[in-house]
Amino acid sequence: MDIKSVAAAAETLIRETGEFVKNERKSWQIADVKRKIDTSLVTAVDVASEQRLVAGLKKILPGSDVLAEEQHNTRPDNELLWIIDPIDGTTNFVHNLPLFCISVALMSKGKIIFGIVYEINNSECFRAHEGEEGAFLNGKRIYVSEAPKLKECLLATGFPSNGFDILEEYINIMRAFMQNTQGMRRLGTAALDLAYVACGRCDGFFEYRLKPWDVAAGAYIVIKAGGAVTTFSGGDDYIFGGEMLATNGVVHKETIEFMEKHKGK
Ligand code: 2AM
Ligand code: CA
Repeated sequence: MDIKSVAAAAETLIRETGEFVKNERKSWQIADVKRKIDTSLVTAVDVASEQRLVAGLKKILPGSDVLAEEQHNTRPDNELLWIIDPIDGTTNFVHNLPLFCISVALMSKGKIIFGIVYEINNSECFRAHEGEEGAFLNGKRIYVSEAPKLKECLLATGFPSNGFDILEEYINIMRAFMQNTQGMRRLGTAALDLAYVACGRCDGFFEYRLKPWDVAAGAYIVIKAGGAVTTFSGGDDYIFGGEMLATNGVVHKETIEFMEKHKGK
């Protein structure tokens, strides 16, 4: 596989699909919204975007398989697996808040080798792939921030939206961060939170109850931009494990210790 040409073809497809989503939003009506079994929302545009991406990506890489949010959410064991969120930030899309994106990663034998997070309204394409040093925003090299201490960090997070058994712990950590950082942001799209860590707009991101399609691409881009990504306790199972801490790397150990110290009170 020539990963460079696969990445270029995937970027073209994702940008075109982004344009489709942007145009669909102009005529979109609230009556089109559906609720899934939990409280999350899905629209016909999520489904149509996914269909376009799945068809296009399988054509780019014949024999590859797909793990995607809306209609392809099993975990196939194919050696080459696309991990796709056709719209990350659907709640923002529904409310016409202009922060939503497409997230696509390619996993080869269990390892991510390519990721794109494409923010649709500003046409910002965050991208990285194996065989090329670094990560890029619209072709320009990006880097994580250099913030040296947690108290100088702006953190992004997502509020838990299901499984509220972890709420107590989450609120404890939030309370402590509020008093010991530069502040918190809740954008409503985990993929974009990660892209913003990768380019230094935010210094860190943490969230519970995430799905692989929310984070696979963004986490890879953070690492390629020089940052660190783990579970809250520093473990490796951050794509399928459901919780993620991403930072500029410099404050990673301090943040793990801080969260461990404050989660119980
Ligand atoms: P989605 O837009 O693809 O559903 C926000 O913190 C993250 O959680 C987003 O990546 C969002 O992805 C996901 N999410 C899942 N269920 C949600 C819900 N009920 N409300 C808000 N975000 C949800
Ligand atoms: Ca989604």
